[in-house]
Amino acid sequence: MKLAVVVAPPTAGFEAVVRRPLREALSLLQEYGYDGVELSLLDPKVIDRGELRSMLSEYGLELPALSTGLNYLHFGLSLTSPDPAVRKRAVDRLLEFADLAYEFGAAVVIGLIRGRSGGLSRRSALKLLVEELREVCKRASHVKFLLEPLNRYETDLVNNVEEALEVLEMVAVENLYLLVDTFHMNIEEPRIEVSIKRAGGRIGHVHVADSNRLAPGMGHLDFKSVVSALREVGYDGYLSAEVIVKPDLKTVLEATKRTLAPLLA
Ligand code: LER
Ligand code: MN
Repeated sequence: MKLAVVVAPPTAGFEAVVRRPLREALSLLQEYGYDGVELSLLDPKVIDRGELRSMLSEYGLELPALSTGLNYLHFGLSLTSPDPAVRKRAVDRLLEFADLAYEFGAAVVIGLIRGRSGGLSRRSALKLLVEELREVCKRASHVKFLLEPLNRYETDLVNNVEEALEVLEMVAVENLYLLVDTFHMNIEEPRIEVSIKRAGGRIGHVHVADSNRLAPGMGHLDFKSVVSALREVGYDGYLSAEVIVKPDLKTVLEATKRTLAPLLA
């Protein structure tokens, strides 16, 4: 397993990410010995791909995943909006993400952009979610998508591993995987390790944060047993730190590395 950190633009309206200009963030990740960066983006079309490629190579970092949730938070894009025009924009946006992701061998996160049931019944919203996920995954079948269970305070659609596995089964495509996030799991799963084992080989990516969403080591989660459950199911991808930057970025990068690196060795 390798270590990454989620980096977003400085103007991002989401607190559990590093909000710094890209070059500054990448240079710090290299300095602290990270293997990769997960980018949280608004519009993937405006990214200068050549510049991104050369920066990643300059700082020796991989790009395991692109996260999309800012499009829900800033623009209200949602796969389960009652408005078909909004759903279409969400699908188109995910396909634009897939286009960028493919070039860099990254996966695309489907977290907040799935939306909330809002004006629809939960049942109808879930039905829409299954249909839209199938469309996105089929139209970009060469890219891996990651459905992330989120805690109940952020959405009422897919809160835990069991619900996510049901959706995966209904969507029935090869390129849809699970993203497990230890912060959400700490709220929703009875036992994090048991749920990791239940998700097994369908885990495509992992977000790490401690119980309070601070850096691993700054709360009360047992990362030793989380990592050993991941190892037991054969997970060999990234642990991507999606954490609140407190008290400051250097402390966060240092604490995450100090807590997790010895477990991965
Ligand atoms: C939101 O809480 C989260 O964990 C993100 O990864 C979802 O887009
Ligand atoms: Mn997450």
